[in-house]
Amino acid sequence: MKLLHRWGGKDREPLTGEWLEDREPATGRLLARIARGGAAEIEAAVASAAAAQREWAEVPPPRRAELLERVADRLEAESEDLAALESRDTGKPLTLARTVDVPRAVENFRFFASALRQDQTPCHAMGDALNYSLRRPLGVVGLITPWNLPLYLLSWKLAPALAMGNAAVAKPSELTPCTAGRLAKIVDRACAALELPVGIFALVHGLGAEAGEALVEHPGVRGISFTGGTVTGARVAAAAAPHCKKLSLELGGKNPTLVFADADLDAAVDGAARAAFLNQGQICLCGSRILVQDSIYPAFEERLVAAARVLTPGDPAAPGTRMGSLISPAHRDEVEGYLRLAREEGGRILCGGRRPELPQPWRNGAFLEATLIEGLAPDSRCAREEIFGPVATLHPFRDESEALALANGVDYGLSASLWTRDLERAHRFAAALECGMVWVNTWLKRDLRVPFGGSKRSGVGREGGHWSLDFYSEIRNVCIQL
Ligand code: TXE
Repeated sequence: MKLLHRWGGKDREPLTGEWLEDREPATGRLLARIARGGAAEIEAAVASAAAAQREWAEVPPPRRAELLERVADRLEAESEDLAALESRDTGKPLTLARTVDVPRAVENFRFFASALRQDQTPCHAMGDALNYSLRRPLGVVGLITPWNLPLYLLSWKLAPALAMGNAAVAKPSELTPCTAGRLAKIVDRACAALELPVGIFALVHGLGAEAGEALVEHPGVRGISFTGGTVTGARVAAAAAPHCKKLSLELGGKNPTLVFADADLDAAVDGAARAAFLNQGQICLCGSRILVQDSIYPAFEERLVAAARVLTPGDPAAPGTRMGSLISPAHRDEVEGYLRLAREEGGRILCGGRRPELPQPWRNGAFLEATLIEGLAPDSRCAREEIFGPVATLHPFRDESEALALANGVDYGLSASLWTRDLERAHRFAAALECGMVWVNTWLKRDLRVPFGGSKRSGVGREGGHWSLDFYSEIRNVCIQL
């Protein structure tokens, strides 16, 4: 398979003639050759997107909503194929791609179609004058996405960007570019079918330091929405700052799962295991620090270890597989580096920590067992740094104040999940935890209307619901003397 750039409604060969390889993480097999883009492709894609955007900005909102609905319909019609492709490209279980990634992409387009139809802007009457607000598109926006939830996150950015009348140029992760190419074709076909401007979504493949950086630095790109690692996010922010671009950064997390002695233990064990290991622990919202009240620590630990042990890694396409492959052998090496470090830091590996024995073709895959570690000091590197793999650390706490200090004692501030039956405590913690999202007796329950984003080193800005509409538009106030 060859993955080409796309702008102006057409596939484009790499201008330099250079290609990258995209390998299936679960087998190591070559999945696709990817066009390697850089500044020249970004230049062409932005120019083409800008031309289409001028026309698109004039399309009335109900027609724009119609386009988003059409894209959702096409994604839904191709969902089985898209799920299979996403699973092969990322190594994640097919069941997960089928039940989470693809349905969420469909929902993102439907949700923002409806949000656009129902959007309201304020009016402020002054007696002798009247103010009203107009939303104007930014123009061309840049969307930079990571490898853990490729279609899910791209659609989360693209749907509101188009809804607000922008054109978008996307740079998907070079590790998982496949479904972005399919989405670009779907958008173009939907535009053509509805006689809307073709070319409002362009795609440039390539490396972050080449295509990604060129996109961030392009003066014609007025906003950047980036999801990825914190170090990269800081670099993106520095490159965008001289151009005064609008910026949304969704970065890493080291999220606490807090389990109090009064929690429903069955639900808490399930919730903590899911939060630690879903998508092989490669979600920014994963709960990788499990803080447990000391009186229930031994019982909780025993049950959590049992829950982790049943997550045997294997063929991502097999219906029963809940633990697939990590994104790449290089990433697994990094995660294993943390396991070595954990031992040096005094940690005990309670379960996992090894590469599973699998038959071919999976023997060459980047699999790793679900791993739980205890005995680490809360300020050890393994307990503070984002590992982004199927690895969680367990820490006991005595009381609320110790739990809060542990939960807030890291540089990240994305999310937390809290397991308790005490409603007052839940409210106290919801107010005191330093993070953007708190779940109580659940994890990863998402309503697309709510604000999504983090504080501290987990990012800047919020997306979701009207926060997305705000990010992808400029609000203009108009004051009329009466
Ligand atoms: O992400 P990068 P990587 C974390 C996780 C992981 C680490 C590194 O801890 O181990 O980040 O992962 C593009 N200018 N998360 O290296 O580099 C890149 O091509 C512009 C958390 O894969 O941040 C890709 O499209 N763009 C996370 C995207 O940025 C650049 C999800 C993300 O890549 C660029 C993934 C540059 N200079 C990793 N350099 C989450 N928050 O969910 C790279 N890119």
